Amino acid sequence: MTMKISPEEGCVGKSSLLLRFSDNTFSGTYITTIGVDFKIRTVDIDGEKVKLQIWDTAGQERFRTITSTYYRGTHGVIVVYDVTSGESFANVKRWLHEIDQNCEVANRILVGNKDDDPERKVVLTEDAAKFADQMGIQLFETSAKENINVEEMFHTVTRLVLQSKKEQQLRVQSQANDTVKLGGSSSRTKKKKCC
Ligand SMILES: Nc1nc2c(ncn2[C@@H]2O[C@H](COP(=O)(O)OP(=O)(O)OP(=O)(O)O)[C@@H](O)[C@H]2O)c(=O)[nH]1
Ligand SMILES: [Mg+2]
Repeated sequence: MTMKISPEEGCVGKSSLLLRFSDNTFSGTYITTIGVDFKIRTVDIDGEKVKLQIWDTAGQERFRTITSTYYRGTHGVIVVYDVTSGESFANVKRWLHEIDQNCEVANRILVGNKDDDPERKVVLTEDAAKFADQMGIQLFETSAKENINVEEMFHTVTRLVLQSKKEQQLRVQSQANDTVKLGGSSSRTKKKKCC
């Protein structure tokens, strides 16, 4: 399955979250992502092995045209803001709208990262939770630095994707059953020749 970490703005910690999840490391040095990057990790979800391919997109405005095409074919999207930046939270809405337009199956999750210093926190949990509720998505507050909630967040989004895949399979199956029924009832009609 593929997932994207969406770029609502630079330096909110998208690459750091991915690095924490894939390699269990953290670096305080900021190296902006150019274009896109990805990592692979296999997780065990309720006894099921799931191979995740997680794309990390560039947050900076000038890479916008490159990144929007990468939403296609994506199973899940992780939208990240920085709890110490009100501006990054304000941008989240715009990005969620963009995802709506670019993704066929959009399992989204909202993540407030850098939740490791109460004195620097400006986006209140209540406000973020209210917004997430309005959008019908789940909120996670994480810290890539202190390794808080990172594993849980990636597991939750994986579960969401698995769930929606299963629902989709059920829909296809029930559609197939309907088709068989219809085919059965119209079996007396002449078969059309195919070109
Ligand atoms: N305190 C704290 N700092 C963090 C955390 N996550 C990332 N940072 C720091 O924030 C800066 C930016 O982190 P990146 O992971 O490169 O951010 P990004 O969103 O990938 O940035 P772009 O690739 O430019 O879009 C770095 O200096 C990180 O060390 C965190 O959980 N807590
Ligand atoms: Mg990055």
